[in-house]
Amino acid sequence: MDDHFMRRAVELASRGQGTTSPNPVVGCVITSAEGAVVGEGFHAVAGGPHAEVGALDQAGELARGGTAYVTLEPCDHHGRTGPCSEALLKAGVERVVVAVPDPNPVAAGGLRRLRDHGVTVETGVLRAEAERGNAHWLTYTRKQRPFVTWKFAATLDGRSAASDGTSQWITSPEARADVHRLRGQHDAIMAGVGTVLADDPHLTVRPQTARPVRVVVDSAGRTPPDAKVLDGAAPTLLAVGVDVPFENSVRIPRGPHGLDLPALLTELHHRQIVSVFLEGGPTLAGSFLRAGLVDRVVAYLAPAFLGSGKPALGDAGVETIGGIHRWEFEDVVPVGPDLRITARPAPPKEN
Ligand code: AOF
Ligand code: ZN
Repeated sequence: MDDHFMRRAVELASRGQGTTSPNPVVGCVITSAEGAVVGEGFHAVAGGPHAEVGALDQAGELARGGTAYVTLEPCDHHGRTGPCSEALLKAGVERVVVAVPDPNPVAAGGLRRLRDHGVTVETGVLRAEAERGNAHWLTYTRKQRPFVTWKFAATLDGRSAASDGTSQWITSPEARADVHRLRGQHDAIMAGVGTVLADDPHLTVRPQTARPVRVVVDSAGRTPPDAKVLDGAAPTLLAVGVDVPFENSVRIPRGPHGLDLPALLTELHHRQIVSVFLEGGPTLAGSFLRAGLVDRVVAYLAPAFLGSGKPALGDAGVETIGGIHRWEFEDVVPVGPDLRITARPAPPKEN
């Protein structure tokens, strides 16, 4: 039964997807002493009530003697709201089941406090599912850098543009709409200056349900003043080399291949950017992959062939087959006539 109620809590948590940044998505289910669901809640927006609070409100007196299922360890701090550990104690909950311990040192400790007060505590229930739903925030908190999703659209033979550079509409309108939906779930949309010069993309969410910041990686400051990314539709940040005078920009030291990407991501972390949607081009994607800074790949593949032209991925630092970037598929979904393939780095092999 624990799995069943936790699955529901993970589902509730996902309703906050895209609106809680820089906070996590969290879901909570309360069952009564008899085992009936008496309260449900999720975290909807940073600064708003935590998931546990909404669920406890709904449950009222029926929470007494019951169980709370929470996708993330309840907080134990006086932040923008009071500690959920105390709220659970006050409501008389006797058992607390958690999927993922809280990696945020400021807020963690709820489980210990609950245990110290005689509450039965369990962790790790449906952990993988809950981790996946909260992947952006967990990576942001554990690694002190945003979660990076690299997206590309290509033909089945992995080409993103024809040899004359034309690239529009390789994938279907359905796939493009799906890209906009995913953009809206990230805090930043990133592209290299090569893509800006070649395609002049807008990098906004349409319809405008969110306004992720547009980040252009432009070490030499080559973004033209009339580029679409510099219109007022969403905020834009140009990441330039330390020696480049450019307004509205952030100066980043150089690394072995263009700008120092860990330094760039640290800078974005300072700005509370939890997630980055990396959209090109092949050179920047190669640098990110080489640096081990891609957490998820979303590939839209059209049933079409080009045979020549720009590859989806440039040099990623692989010189021999032993250096291959080995990933694993997460899921494959048809989107209109195309396929959307999601993959993540394979876990290190245990010997
Ligand atoms: C949430 N929502 O449902 C839970 C959270 O900014 P504050 O004061 O609201 O605290 C945020 C921290 O609280 C967050 O980083 C996480 O560690 C913990 N739990 N946060 O935003 C919730 N349960
Ligand atoms: Zn809380």
